[in-house]
Parts: sequence; C-alpha cells; structure tokens
Amino acid sequence: MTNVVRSTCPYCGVGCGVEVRQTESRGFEISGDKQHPANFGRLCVKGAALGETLGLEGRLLYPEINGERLEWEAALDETAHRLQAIIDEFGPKAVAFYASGQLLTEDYYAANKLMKGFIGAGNIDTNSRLCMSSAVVGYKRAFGADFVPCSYEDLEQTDLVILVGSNAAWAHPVLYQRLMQAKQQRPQMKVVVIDPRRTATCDIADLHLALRPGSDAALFVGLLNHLQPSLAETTFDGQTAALDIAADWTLEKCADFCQLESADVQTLWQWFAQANRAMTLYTMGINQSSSGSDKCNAIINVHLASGKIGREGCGPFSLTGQPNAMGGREVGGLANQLACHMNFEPADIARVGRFWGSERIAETPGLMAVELFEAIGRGEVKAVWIMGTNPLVSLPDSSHVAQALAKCPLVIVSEVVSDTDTSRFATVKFPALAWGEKNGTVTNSERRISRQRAFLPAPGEARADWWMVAQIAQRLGYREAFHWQHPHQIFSEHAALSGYENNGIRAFDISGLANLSRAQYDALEPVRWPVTEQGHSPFKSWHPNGKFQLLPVEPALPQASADHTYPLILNSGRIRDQWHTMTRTGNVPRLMQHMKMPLLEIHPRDAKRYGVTNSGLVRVASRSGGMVAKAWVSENQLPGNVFVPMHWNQQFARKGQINSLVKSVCDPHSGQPESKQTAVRIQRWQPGWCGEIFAREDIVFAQEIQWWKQASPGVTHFLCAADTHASAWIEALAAGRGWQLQTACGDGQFYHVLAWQNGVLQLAFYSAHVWPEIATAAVVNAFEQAPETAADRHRLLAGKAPGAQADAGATVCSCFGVGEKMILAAIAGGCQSVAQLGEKLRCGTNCGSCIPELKALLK
Ligand SMILES: Nc1nc2c(c(=O)[nH]1)N[C@H]1C(S)=C(S)[C@@H](COP(=O)(O)OP(=O)(O)OC[C@H]3O[C@@H](n4cnc5c(=O)[nH]c(N)nc54)[C@H](O)[C@@H]3O)O[C@H]1N2
Ligand SMILES: Nc1nc2c(c(=O)[nH]1)N[C@H]1C(S)=C(S)[C@@H](COP(=O)(O)OP(=O)(O)OC[C@H]3O[C@@H](n4cnc5c(=O)[nH]c(N)nc54)[C@H](O)[C@@H]3O)O[C@H]1N2
Ligand code: SF4
Ligand SMILES: [Mo]
Repeated sequence: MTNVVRSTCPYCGVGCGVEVRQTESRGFEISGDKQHPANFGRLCVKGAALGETLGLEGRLLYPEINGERLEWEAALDETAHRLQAIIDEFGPKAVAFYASGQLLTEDYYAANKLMKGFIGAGNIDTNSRLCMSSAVVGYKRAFGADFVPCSYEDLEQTDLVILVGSNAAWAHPVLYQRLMQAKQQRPQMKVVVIDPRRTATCDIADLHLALRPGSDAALFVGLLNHLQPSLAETTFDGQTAALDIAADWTLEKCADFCQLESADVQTLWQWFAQANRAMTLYTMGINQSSSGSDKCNAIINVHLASGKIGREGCGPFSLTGQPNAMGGREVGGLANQLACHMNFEPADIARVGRFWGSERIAETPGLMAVELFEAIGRGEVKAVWIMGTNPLVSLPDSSHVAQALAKCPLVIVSEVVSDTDTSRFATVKFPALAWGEKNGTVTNSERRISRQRAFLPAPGEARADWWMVAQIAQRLGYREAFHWQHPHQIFSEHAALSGYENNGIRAFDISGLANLSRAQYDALEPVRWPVTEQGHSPFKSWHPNGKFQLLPVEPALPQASADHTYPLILNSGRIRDQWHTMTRTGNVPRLMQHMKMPLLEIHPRDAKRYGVTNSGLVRVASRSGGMVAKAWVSENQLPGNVFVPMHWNQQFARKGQINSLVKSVCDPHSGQPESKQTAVRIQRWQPGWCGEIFAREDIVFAQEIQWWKQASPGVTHFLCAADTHASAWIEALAAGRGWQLQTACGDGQFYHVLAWQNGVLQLAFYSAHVWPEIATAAVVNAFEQAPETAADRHRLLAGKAPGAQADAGATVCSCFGVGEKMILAAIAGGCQSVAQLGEKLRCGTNCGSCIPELKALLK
C-alpha cells in the first residue's frame, strides 16, 4: 500500500470526497473521505465502483481527423486552420462550443474565455441548459444573483423537508442518506415527496403527493395564498401582483389542478406554515419543464414570504445534477451569461475586456443548446466543438440533432471514450483525460469547491480539456491570454476575475483564493464560496435596489398533452446505478446488474388496457420517434403515465433512446426542454423469441433483432429479441467457422445453442417465447473454464449452473452482489428487517442505496 490521494467523485452534484489507495495488485481502492464535509466518509454504489471504471478499454487515446490518427501538432494545426477559415468567411457567430457540467472549472473557464473573450461570440452553451438553467433563472429573478442559499448541514437542522421533482434516493444518494439519518435522529422532522411516481425517495416520506405531471406550480402558488403573508407594502418587489394571482388559487382549485385530495394539499400547506424551519429541495421534475423557471420562483416565493430563507435549516435548495454544474455557473458557461456572474451589460463587457485584455468581447448572448443545434441544422453555425457531453443522446428530438450534426462541416468532439453516439459524427476527435487523470476543481450543490486530483498518468496521448482549448486559442493568435502551463494558473486567474471590481456587487467572489501558491492549490481543502479577504455578506439581494422579488406566477400545465392517438404521458429520468449516457457506468458489470434494459414503468390499469404483461416487451412511440422497452407493471405509477430511464443509447441498445421521442419544447426564460412530459402510445410487442447471447467475439446482429448490451467480464453479452425464429440467424453466425453446435429445442418452446471449437466454448444462446432464466455467472464462467463433465455441459445448455449451485436472481445490492432470490430465501428463512438481512447477507450494509428495495421485498 502506498500513499493516499484525496479527490472528489466525478458523478453527481453531492460532490463526495473520496480517498484513493493503490493496492498491491496495482488496482485502486476507493473509499469515502471521512474528512469531506459533503459525505463524511459515505459513498453510494456509483462512487464505490469508481475503481472499476479505470481501465483503458474503449478509451479514446489519440487525436483523429476523419477517422485517421494524427500527431497532436498536426491535429491542432489543422483544426485551428479550419476554425479560422470558417470565422474569416462567416464571422465568429458561425462557430460554437457545447460544453458540460462534467468539465472541471479550469476547463470551463478556458473554453468560456476563448469563445466569449476572443473569438468574440456568445456561442458557448452547455448540457446544464438541460439540467438547471431554470433554477438559475429562478434565483436570478428572486435575488438578483445565481446564489444557492442553502447547505447540506441545513438538512440536519430543519423541521420540514419538501422534495419536489427529486428522486434523491437514486440521484443524490449520499445526501438522501444524510436526510435519512437526520430523520432517524429527529423523527419529528417531516419529509414530503412531491412526484407523480412513488419512488425510492418516498421510503422516508410522511406524505407523498402523486400529483398530475407538470402541475407543481399550483401547490406553491396556492401555498403563498394560504400563508396570507402580512408584509409591509414595500417588502418585496412584485409582491402585489404575486399575491393577487395567488389569491385565485384556493385549496379546491389547487387540488383540482393537481388532481390531488384537498386534505393532502392542506396537510402540506399546514406543515409548511407551522414549521419554524423548512427546506424545499428541487431538481429535474421542476426544472425540466416548459414553465420550469416559474415553478422555481413559485417555490422561492413561499420561502421569501414566510421568512424561511437566509437562516439555518431554511431555504429553496436547487440540487445540482452534475459534479461541476455549479462551477459552470460560476465561470459563466451558459450562453446568456458573460463570465463570473457578469452579464451582457455594457459595464460588465467593458470590465471583462479590461481584465482579459481583449477588445473582442461578445456583446450579446449566444445560442442556447436547443437553438444552437437548430442553427447548426439550418447551416448558420458551421463548426461546433462538443466537450464532455453526448448531445445525440441527451438533447430532445435526437433525430434532428443527428441530421444537424451530419450536415455540420466541422464537428470537434473532446471525449474520453472512443465510440459514442455523438462521436460517430465527429470530424475531429480529441482524447481527453478522464477522472483519475484530471487535475482541477469542481463545485457541488452547496457551493463547495473541492479538488479533483490525478492519481494516474495520462494514458496514450490524452490531454486535459483546458490544454486543448489553450492550444487552439494560441493557434488562433491569442498566445498571451492562453499561455497557462498548469490548472493552478487558470484557477488563480478565475479567482482574480471573480473579485475584480466586485466590491460586493456580485455574489460569486473567491478572490481570497487568487493568490494560492501551487502547493496551496494542491492542498486546498473543500471550501464554500464566497471566499474573500474583506469578508462578504453571504446572503442578501443583489438587485440594484436591494430588494428581493416575489415573482407573479400563473401555474401552467405542460405543453405536452395526451390525446386519442397518443394517450399516455411519458416521464423520464435516472436509475440508481447508471450515469447518463452510460459511457462510464454501462461497462461496469456490477452497475449493469440492477437494471439490464430500459424498463417502462406502467400502472396495472394501463397494462391491462394495452394488453401489456409484466416483463413483456412494449413499443413506445411519440410523434417524433420510437423505442422498445420491457414493461414493469407497478402501482408506483399513476394511471395515464409511464416512466422510462434516460440512459440507453445506440451503444447499448437498438432502439433504446428516449430522446428520439421527446420534442424540443422549451421554457421561454431558461431555454430548458420539457424532458419530463411527452405524449406517447404503447403497443405490446410479443416477439417470436427473446433470449440472451454470450460470445467470445463481437456479434453482428441481423437488422430485425432488438438487442441490449450487457456488461459481463471477458465476453460479449446481449439480451435480444425478434419476430422470426432465431435458428437461421445463429446458423448463419456459426457458418464457416468450424464450430460444433450443440442444440436443444423443446417442442418449439425454446431453442438453446452452445457452439464449441476444440472443446472451447465460442457462443452460448438461449431463447424462448418468454425471457429464459439463465444462470449468467455460470455461462460467463464457462467461457473461461469449460465444464468438464457431460452432465455439466448439459446443464450449461439448459442455462443452469454446474452441480447444484443456486442462482442469486437479479442483483439488488450491487456492493456485495446480493440477488433478489437470495434475499427472498433469507426472508423465507426468518429475516424480518433490513438489519437482519444485512447481518445474514451483508446487503445494504455498505452504501445503503438498496435499502428502499430491501424494505420493499420485506413488505
Ligand atoms: N444514478 C444517477 N444519479 C444521478 C445522475 C445519473 O445519471 N444517475 N445524474 C445527475 C444529474 S445530471 C441530475 S440533473 C440529477 C437529477 O436528479 P433528479 O431530478 O432527482 O432525477 P430524475 O430521475 O431525472 O427526476 C426526478 C423525478 O422527477 C419526477 N417528475 C417527473 N415529472 C414531474 C413533475 O411534473 N412534477 C414532479 N414533482 N416530479 C416530476 C420523476 O418521476 C423523477 O422521479 O441526478 C444526478 N444524479
Ligand atoms: N429525456 C431526458 N433527457 C435528458 C434528461 C432527462 O432527465 N430526460 N436529463 C438531462 C440532464 S439533467 C443532463 S445533465 C444531460 C446529461 O447528458 P450528457 O451530458 O450528454 O451525458 P453524459 O453521458 O454525462 O455525457 C458526458 C460525455 O462526456 C464524456 N466525458 C466524461 N468525462 C470527460 C472529460 O473529463 N472530458 C471530456 N471531454 N469528456 C468527458 C463521457 O464519456 C460522455 O460521453 O441529459 C439531459 N437529457
Ligand atoms: S452521492 Fe454517489 S455519485 Fe454522488 S458524489 Fe457521492 S458517491 Fe458520487
Ligand atoms: Mo443534469
């Protein structure tokens, strides 16, 4: 064992500290950093599995142009030359950057500086547009600054926590565990979950409001009315108008609008009114809406009007999704911000120009994500540099995104992974450093800046994202302004800009960190901003008149609405063990165990209506596109609504991509798409067969076969299904390879094949009319070590483990690989609580992410 490197988890916005230890087998052991104030040593399953994501398989390691590997010098020269040619001919607005909340602050700062400061256009936007741009609008309208007025500690001091549009149990697991613990310690603290679905987060809820999708604003506008705030006439800007609108939103009207019981709405309102301290945590169920900004303000309004803000245990808390979504907001990476909490105002433009030494500062906002890709499609933007995001999967209306990229003369993609849906359209590919190799800072939901530190050398020719930006900038002629050698220099510059002519007028000020030495930067402990030498009032209004604003909000329903042809509303979001487009989690066996293919959650009433059975396949279609998913019939869903995960894409499935269905309808203020509501129809799909295939080599699927990639060590492994019998396809695969086929087919009920070559297993295929039950681990193992006895080979052909090994069932606890069947057996054997299950099987005793599922099984 050698030294320990302290770093920060690269997944969600909780921003947990991790410790990395090299093991004797040259692997790395990841554990929670007990000193880190975000997690105090805890990690969720994704963080705990980070050590399994460090391999180089599938990594992009060398620069490429048009598929040809080039030296960096040549690739940079050529790319800069092409960019310059486009700028010369069509002007700076013909180029754009599309960045990401997964870049480090230093990378983000460099990209923003190049585009807005030197190329001279506002055209840098980010995937955060799809994520928290509504939240930014909400805060800015209310406080005059994008300032999150809460911390995690507040959760431990509050009397009421409202989680609205947040499935924190899966999306912010360590924060959820802190909340769980707080509730255990103070059971009088109430928890309310507002979500059309019953999610794992509801596990600790005293009240769950399964409201009509998109109707949330009414709950908060009605609450404002219920509070009847006795305010001096001049307390807030906009208060008369806000209170006037709210006056119409009576209990009955709200309950009706939200399709909730009046009594439940009243409970929520009474709890809020009576609580001395209350917090509202909100995420994508609020932000990803065509009226998301207004919803954010409806939430902030009730905190302002009741004084539950700006003190311990209080406040409207927008949780950030990505590890550095907040860092992107700080540097100004959204197209409608200039830099460092400055806007496109003449004074700000001049100030940034002085600081950067540039006369080319962009004077107007650039294109926001959805608009940007539309402009590419129209040929107005002719070059786009995509860094750290996979828009072909994550933007709505993906077929239009594909058409746009296919037409775009210059698509530069900086990536850690070689093949993504987006990189298929790349003219230029730049290999980026991944987590473990990168060095810099990130900021979490509670404004806490932490260091990510490298503990691995750069593989191949991968380079830091900031370095690529700086190299291109230098070749475009901006040598002076981009001569950094180390992220420490960029951080110092960024910190200095934050304090430059600030004097308390801008919330974001970390000028106290501008003079850190390299060693101090390397040793930087997690710190919440502002950090200034003079001290800085942490929370106030930054509006010029010093007042907060109550925004008048008229509740609105989603633009998407069900009709005869498309009678269901499709909701989308996260699952526990996958990260976004799966590039970093989809190949980790233990993270793929929890959910092997996209599940469509559907209420039993709708399942019956559409003839859908649990675990059966369904085709889902909207006016824009379609996908195939597996049904999960569940009372957790409201009738009329279905839910599908956002993660699957063309690397992991044929037709698994939710955003091929979602339309690009956006909030008018934030430009954030309405990703949570789409009108769809579903149709049961009864394939001729469904099954699993395992092989030593890559498999080329016939066009008519649907497939879902699995992560099994050492083999290619897919779930698959099709209409026509599988035998012809399998025989074609085997043809000419000299394989001996061992088959079993029971009366046309099932068809199993093992392909052998000199006693070595080449392929195993199992299919039936319904999903066959396969002992996956045993099949995978047979590729490494073929079964020795005829009886065991026979069992393998039947999809069974050798001898009498029991099958564990679907994995519930990913940390210890504990399956559902093992848990059910233990319950049948007398285990009555999560604690007893933990003692017997260890499940739920590490990260705790599976506890809600253990409880469900116990029930
Ligand atoms: N495991 C995992 N964790 C992640 C991520 C990941 O990919 N995987 N991504 C990270 C990122 S970038 C983000 S932004 C966060 C997102 O974190 P969350 O926002 O918590 O996650 P989602 O699953 O997108 O959506 C949350 C909930 O909104 C609900 N919802 C849908 N429509 C409505 C509505 O009209 N009203 C209300 N009240 N609720 C509604 C959905 O049913 C869903 O349960 O997660 C972060 N954490
Ligand atoms: N329907 C629907 N759509 C959604 C959502 C939803 O809930 N429903 N959620 C939206 C939200 S909140 C978000 S945040 C987006 C997320 O969507 P994306 O940002 O598109 O998803 P990621 O898979 O995180 O993409 C990050 C990419 O960057 C690469 N990468 C990782 N690290 C680095 C690095 O250090 N440098 C570089 N250059 N590349 C790197 C990864 O391999 C990956 O390809 O999806 C949005 N889309
Ligand atoms: S909660 Fe999990 S994914 Fe989020 S930062 Fe912590 S360990 Fe990483
Ligand atoms: Mo996000």
